[in-house]
Amino acid sequence: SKSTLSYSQRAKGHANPLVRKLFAIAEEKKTNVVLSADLTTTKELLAIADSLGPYIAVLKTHIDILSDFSEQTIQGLLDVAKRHNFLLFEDRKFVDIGNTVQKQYKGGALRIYEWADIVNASILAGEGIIQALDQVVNDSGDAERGILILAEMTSKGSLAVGEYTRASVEIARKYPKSVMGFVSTKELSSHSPNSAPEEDFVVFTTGVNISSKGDALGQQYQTPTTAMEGGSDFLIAGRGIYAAEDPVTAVRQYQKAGWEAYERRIAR
Ligand code: 6AU
Repeated sequence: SKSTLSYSQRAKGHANPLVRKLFAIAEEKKTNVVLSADLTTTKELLAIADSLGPYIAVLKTHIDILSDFSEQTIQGLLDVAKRHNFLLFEDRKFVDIGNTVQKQYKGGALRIYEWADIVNASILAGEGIIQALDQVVNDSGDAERGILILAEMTSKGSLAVGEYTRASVEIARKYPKSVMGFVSTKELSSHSPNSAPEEDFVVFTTGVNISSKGDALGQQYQTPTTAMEGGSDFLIAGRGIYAAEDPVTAVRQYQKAGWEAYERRIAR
């Protein structure tokens, strides 16, 4: 497992330029926090991105929940990401057949490909969906774009377990240029028999909250510390941060907990 190496050690040997950039941001800002900015107006989204930007490595959006999405939303996100040096991750959870997904990724009203560094997809529909997204990424010229496979889910009763999760890892291995890693509750790939020595998938873990165990609709949480101990590389937190009384204090608390757990892990 690569999880006892530092982000900069992993960046050095990594074949994917977007992963190298992500690791460099994490080291420079000393943060592995991904803010899940699930706000519903452009003004609120850009305001929280600006005030919490210094403390995060990635801003995760659900662009389709905005009531006033426009060109200004895209421009605002690109500006704030540049100002505070973080990546943009659109949590689109693509799930359809390849042909449809290419259109959803490249075009449509949301033009996700144009502005989002990272997107996620599930393999419910089979390998074709990843092949389709990989094609868009590879045909794209200069833009550095990455895909995360949603290999598990945090909600109660999730069916993304066992063989499904193992298949997610096997498919990821076939698309190393575009698939940068997983959304999962823990590190997945190094325990599997087909793991190559140079393989280094990035693990994004959601369902992270310091003060709550879950919500009324099936969400289940773990803490930043347990997530990092399980081999996570980046912690996705939403309500634990943006819905706190003081989001700046909260994000710094998640940053500190995540970074200290990371330092303990690489010191082993
Ligand atoms: O911290 P929360 O519970 O306020 O928000 C968690 C965020 C939400 C979910 O849509 C998303 O993480 N999420 C995902 C992702 C990131 O793909 C997968 C999952 O299994 N569970 C989950 O909560 O924006």
